[in-house]
Amino acid sequence: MTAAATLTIPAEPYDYVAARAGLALIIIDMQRDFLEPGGFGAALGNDVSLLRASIAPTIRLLAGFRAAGLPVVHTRECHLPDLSDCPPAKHGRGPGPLRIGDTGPMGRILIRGEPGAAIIPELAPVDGEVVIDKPGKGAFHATPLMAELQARGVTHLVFAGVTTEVCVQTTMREANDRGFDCLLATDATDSYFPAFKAATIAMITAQAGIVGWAAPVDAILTALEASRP
Ligand code: C5J
Repeated sequence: MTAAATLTIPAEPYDYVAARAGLALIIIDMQRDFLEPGGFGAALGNDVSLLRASIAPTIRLLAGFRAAGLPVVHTRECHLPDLSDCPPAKHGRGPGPLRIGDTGPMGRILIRGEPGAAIIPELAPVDGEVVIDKPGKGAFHATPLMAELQARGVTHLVFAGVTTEVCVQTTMREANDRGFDCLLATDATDSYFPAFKAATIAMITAQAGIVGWAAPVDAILTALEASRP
């Protein structure tokens, strides 16, 4: 392997090193249902405006991976229209009046194919990118994600998306257990609870990166550019 084929990204808790050929970006659940009023996030009583700061850095990160020709995966948390993949424990939770499957201003909440389940237009997938519909918080549960990553020779995953401590962290833990080296792009992720975002970054990078690494988008893009063959 040549030096140019390797990325070294200054990160917490120490440099993140990846073979360029094994690197992919995974963007978790940047959906209207989480980022816009009237969706699932708002139905749970959250201030959805708190997630918007992550959009611009995620756009830059996505553009960098697209320019590099590296794999991009998008996930969407959503359920089948008959809710057969939504456990009662998940469906029953929440204060109401709007629950998963109920009709809100963006169609049926968190249902596959409804306007609210779509990825926000700024980050819409393009042809050739992998889109994973997932019924759980983790993107490996009951999905073909592992097979898609293996088919592309992916060994290292850069994470972006929302929310940091729920679907991003859950998927990062799942990926870590499956042998992927995971890096969280710290400004391309957000939470309805800023303290939970900070705590997540601290807990994944603690203990010598027990779950993974964390670095800002600029550091990732600089390393990506420097590794260009
Ligand atoms: C949540 C997610 N927060 N995408 N989903 O329910 O993090």
